[in-house]
Amino acid sequence: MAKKEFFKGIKPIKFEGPKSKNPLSFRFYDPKKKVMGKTMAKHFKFAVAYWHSFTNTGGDPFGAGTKIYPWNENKDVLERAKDKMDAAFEFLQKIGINYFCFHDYDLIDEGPDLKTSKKRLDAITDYALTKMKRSKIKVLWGTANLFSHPRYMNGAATNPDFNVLSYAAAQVKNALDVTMKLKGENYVFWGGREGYMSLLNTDMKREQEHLAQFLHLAKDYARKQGFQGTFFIEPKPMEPTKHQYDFDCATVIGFLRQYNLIDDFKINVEVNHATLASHTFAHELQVAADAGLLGSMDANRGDYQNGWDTDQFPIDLYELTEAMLVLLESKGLRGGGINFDAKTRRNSTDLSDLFHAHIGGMDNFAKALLTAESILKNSDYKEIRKKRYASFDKGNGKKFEQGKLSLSALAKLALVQGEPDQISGQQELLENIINRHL
Ligand code: XUL
Ligand code: CO
Repeated sequence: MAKKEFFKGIKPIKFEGPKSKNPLSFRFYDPKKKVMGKTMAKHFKFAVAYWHSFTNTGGDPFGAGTKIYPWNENKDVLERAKDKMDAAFEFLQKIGINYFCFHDYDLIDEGPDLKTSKKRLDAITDYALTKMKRSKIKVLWGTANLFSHPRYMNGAATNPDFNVLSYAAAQVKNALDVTMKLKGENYVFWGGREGYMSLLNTDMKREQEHLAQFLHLAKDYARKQGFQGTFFIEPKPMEPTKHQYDFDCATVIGFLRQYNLIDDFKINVEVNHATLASHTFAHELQVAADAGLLGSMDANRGDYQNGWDTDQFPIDLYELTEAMLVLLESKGLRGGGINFDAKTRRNSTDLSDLFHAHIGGMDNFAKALLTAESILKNSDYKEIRKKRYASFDKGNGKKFEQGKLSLSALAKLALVQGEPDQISGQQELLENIINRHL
């Protein structure tokens, strides 16, 4: 048993149905409810992001942290990390989420050198293991923070200095070891500083080749240790660097194909990263799904009025419904789940705000999933889209798809056929179908 209760007065959050007026209850998220033959818990595999919910205290470029977390008080590094883990496990158990995701130094502070850091990671993961054994809590994915420390200001795997690259390799090796020790189901690479600020001092081709080589080495090492999970790349176009190499899903897919990494790596799609790349979330999910690489999701949202990564909790039901349509039609996530890579606002300083934020996120995903199910089962949505392509289902259209018509043959057909009829795309009709089922 944990020594202390951190979230005092908050009882386990229960499903109470849409009529409930209790703000600390689920109105739509019912983990056991089946949707398209699978329980909600299995569709989502929700995870809490250790960094946003337990490590971050609300600091921003203009001011210090605002959140006074009782698990941050102990002066001893390991004791403080244990308190944080106790708080995390208490939160996970009360909210009913079975997974968490972490960067190495979210679990415990980085030490003054690699050796000390490794010792600290060993100690806190021993503690994690004992807690995991006594609960249902698991690791959805682990990762290494290769972006906060000043040594990574010019990149980690893409750093022009080999000494930084090898330091990053040591850190990734430790992070992989820790993830495997905790039986993490997946491992993420988000290349926060893998990109560049100015082409004037950058050999882009060489940096990208280094990144590919680095990913191969990490993958080979983990596989050799028996890791069977999936590696995810998390695309993001910018911030912190101006140009990031993993710009969006299409860029990542091209990279994985070019460097022969496609069999081991899939994609972790984040909502606000999609927005920053000038895409919709649904677009990015569909690109990944079409390539068979939709691995996991980082759930959050951006802000319509500014262009940076605000990591707010997801509230837009329309956007989430579009996302859930892609999820259901592509038969789910490959290995991953839905990690709330989202933080409460800087002025949300009550401990209960962490609950409200996650309850909102989970309920909105649940409502969106139910809406998507209803659209797929009770509307013409699929039929309307399929019909648009009906001319390719038979006759010459089919022959074209089968590669049986040359360009000259197509040209001849056009001569006979003349000007094509105008056919509506019916976008507004489809948009209304979504709203009608919400
Ligand atoms: C940053 C981001 C990261 C990754 C993990 O924008 O999304 O937190 O999810 O490194
Ligand atoms: Co993320």
